[in-house]
Amino acid sequence: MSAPTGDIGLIGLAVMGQNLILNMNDHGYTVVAYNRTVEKVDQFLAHEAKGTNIQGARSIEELCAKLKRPRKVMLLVKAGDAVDAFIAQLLPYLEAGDIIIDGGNSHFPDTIRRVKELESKGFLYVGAGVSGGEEGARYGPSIMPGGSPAAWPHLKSIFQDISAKTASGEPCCDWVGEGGSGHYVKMVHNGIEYGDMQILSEAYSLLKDVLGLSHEEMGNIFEEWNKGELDSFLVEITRDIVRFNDEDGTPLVAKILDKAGQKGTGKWTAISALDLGTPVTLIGEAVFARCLSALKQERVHASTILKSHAQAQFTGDKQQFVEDIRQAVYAAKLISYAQGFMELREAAKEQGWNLNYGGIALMWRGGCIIRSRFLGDITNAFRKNPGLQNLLLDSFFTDAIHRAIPSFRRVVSQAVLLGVPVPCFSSALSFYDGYRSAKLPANLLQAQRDYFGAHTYEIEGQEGKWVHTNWTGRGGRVASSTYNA
Ligand code: NBP
Repeated sequence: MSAPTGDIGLIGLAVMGQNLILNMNDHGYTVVAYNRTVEKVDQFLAHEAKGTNIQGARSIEELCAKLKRPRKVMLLVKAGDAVDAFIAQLLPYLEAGDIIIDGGNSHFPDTIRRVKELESKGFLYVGAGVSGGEEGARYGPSIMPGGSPAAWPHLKSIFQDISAKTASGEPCCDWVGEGGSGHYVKMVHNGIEYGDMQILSEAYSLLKDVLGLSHEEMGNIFEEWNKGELDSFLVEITRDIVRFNDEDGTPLVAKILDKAGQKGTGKWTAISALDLGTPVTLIGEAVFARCLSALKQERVHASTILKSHAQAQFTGDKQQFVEDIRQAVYAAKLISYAQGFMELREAAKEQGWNLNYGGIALMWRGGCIIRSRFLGDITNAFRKNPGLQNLLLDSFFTDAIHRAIPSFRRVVSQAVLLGVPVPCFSSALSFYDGYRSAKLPANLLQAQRDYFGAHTYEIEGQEGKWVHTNWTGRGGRVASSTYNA
């Protein structure tokens, strides 16, 4: 048998897998393709891959036999059992030092487990988040690889070659860190995406329902916004969506059922934030906003019973309010990204990952759904100060949020007065006011906890000394150590 010529094997010939293979082929790599339903390999070779250097394999054994060593096999299959099933099938045909890469949306605890298992057997394992959908996969995705560090030198050139590039030519792919950090960073990326989408939906709702603007007018506003500090993929597609007319000449978006779906990565981000005790409120609200939207029938019924008792209509300066909404979008985004990086920092602390925050912002700068000009400013902030505690404390962002806050307050208060739901805007503003408060009413919470559960509290200025008070004169002197509330 002739010497193997495959640079990398790829399993999973659905939308992501096929496009990544074609992308790798364009960059001069020889890819060997395999799929559970083997007929799809033949179809791919006969159509999309026709005339390329792409090779096919009709079994896992053949796939592994066609790869140069150390073998690199990338999975682009449904997250969950399918990944474990393929790992089990691959191992008999791999040798120590060979690398398995999971490019799907796996949940990070699964990746942590797989890295440990595979490393204990002498293999290398990488969980690589890939973002950008079909077009990203084909022409340049954002790739977030993490796992066995020894795998990176073997993957670096291929992943950086096929990834998106920033305007200055930097690849939107770099080594994230150990264990499940690659998939964790991808998960937080998706959570931030949920937040950005909800923020723009709240802006759309205010422009449409409070100011009564037409879809054409909104298209022009989003176009203007996309020329400044909000320049981003999501503002760009929102502009195109609101301008898109159905065959009858009316805006298609207005006809779409207001019931949002979700696949779970936003929820995972919120759950992880709760587990870590990190206040990632905006992403949490974005997930709940989708849940509330899904209660369509219940909402339609409630709308016939529950009244807003709101001020009937907006009477202020419309042009000023459009600018206020733009500033509110910017401020909410800034708070959301600050929260996302707080979550990454806490996870890194808990898991012992060494994360490069500037590098992460750079990976999201191009190729992915949250790509924006703003991420360049975040990269700069972390490059200037890698130990930055919170994005809001970087002087560029402190100035930016200070400029936006008066508008942000006007938007949230108007929305509240008019009865228009703005869950992400309002929770972001509350977070900002809480984060900048040296004193919060948690003193009362602590007193309540001690009153009913003898949980003890600390006196300001005497931290570390836990005190219990017999508030009613009827309780004892013993404090609780197990009762949690
Ligand atoms: P899908 O998520 O639709 O998965 C299709 C592939 O998984 C096919 O190769 C299919 O084989 C295989 N598969 C399934 Br389904 N169940 C299997 C099982 N039990 N055992 C073995 N193989 C199984 O494909 P995709 O949309 O290309 O996404 C691939 C991964 O990338 C997913 O983890 C996804 O979450 C992630 N991702 C997707 C996007 C996107 O925009 N679509 C973006 C970013 C990340 P078959 O052909 O034999 O059924």
